[in-house]
Amino acid sequence: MPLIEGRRLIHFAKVFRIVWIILGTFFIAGYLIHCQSKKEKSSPPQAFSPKLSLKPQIPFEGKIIFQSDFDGDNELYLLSNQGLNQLTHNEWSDEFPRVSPDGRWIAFSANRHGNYDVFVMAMDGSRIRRLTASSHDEGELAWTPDGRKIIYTEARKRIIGRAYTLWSIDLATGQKQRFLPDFDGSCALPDFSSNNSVLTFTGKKMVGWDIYLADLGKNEIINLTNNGQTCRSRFSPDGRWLVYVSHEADHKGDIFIMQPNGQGKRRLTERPETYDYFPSWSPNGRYIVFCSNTKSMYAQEGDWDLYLVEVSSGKAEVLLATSGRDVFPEWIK
Ligand SMILES: [Ca+2]
Ligand SMILES: [Ca+2]
Ligand SMILES: [Ca+2]
Repeated sequence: MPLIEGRRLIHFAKVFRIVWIILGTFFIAGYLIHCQSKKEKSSPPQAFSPKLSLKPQIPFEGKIIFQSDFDGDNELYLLSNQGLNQLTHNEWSDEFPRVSPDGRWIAFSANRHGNYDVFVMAMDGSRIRRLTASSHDEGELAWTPDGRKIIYTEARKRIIGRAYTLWSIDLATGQKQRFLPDFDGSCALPDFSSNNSVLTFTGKKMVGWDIYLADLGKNEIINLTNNGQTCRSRFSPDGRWLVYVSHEADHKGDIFIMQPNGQGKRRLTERPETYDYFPSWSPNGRYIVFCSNTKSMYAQEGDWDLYLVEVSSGKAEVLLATSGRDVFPEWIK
């Protein structure tokens, strides 16, 4: 073999080896990336991890349960001065938590089975029980003060928009029945006084939503607002006041209070830039937690954060601001 030919062969072999090393490196790197992405896709959800680094910006008494999607989809969290404890961890949407009167259970809605159903679970997130299984969306609920029933809102699709009705479910028997069946219109968002037979709800007869008071003992329903711009009323712990949302001042939503007879209306938040929604009283009745964002009135839009407003002064301060939509708080002891 001529020398030059031999050198060419040696040179060719070197080049061939280098090409193989490069291709091999690419192949191994590609395989490792593939394995990693597969592992990420198939790995089970992480264990519950307390996000105690997320602390309230101001101290407060008690605990606040709420929902947030800062980890990707809606989960339920419990906020205290110690930080944030995560109660659900899954790939569906967990929403609208409300705690039972004895403080042992959380009722909420989740779309685990394709549409929203009502569930109940223990305060630590265990012992989850599904209560409804219809093809409609059920949620936005309240416990009766005796803790025996949950009244929930059912949203049923129509050709145009949705029709809202209230239903009760007996937790011992599972029996469901229409609640306030004689109300002529849509009704939603119930909240009870400490009395099993007196509740407030948001109703719509023609255009726009208003606040109503129902006295089941007297078989009476009273319309407390009639401007078609109010919603989400909740009783104060002593039953002497209702907090609610009204669009009448800045057309975006502010927190108002009034007495359950419709008297003594007072605007608590004067924040013209923000949509102020989803109020809930502190157990001592001195503060209200609410949610605020600058983009939209809808819980699924905008960067909602939690705020506190002092009822006596109207002074509002941010309580918690995660990168997600922090909505539907309920303040418990
Ligand atoms: Ca979830
Ligand atoms: Ca359903
Ligand atoms: Ca936020």
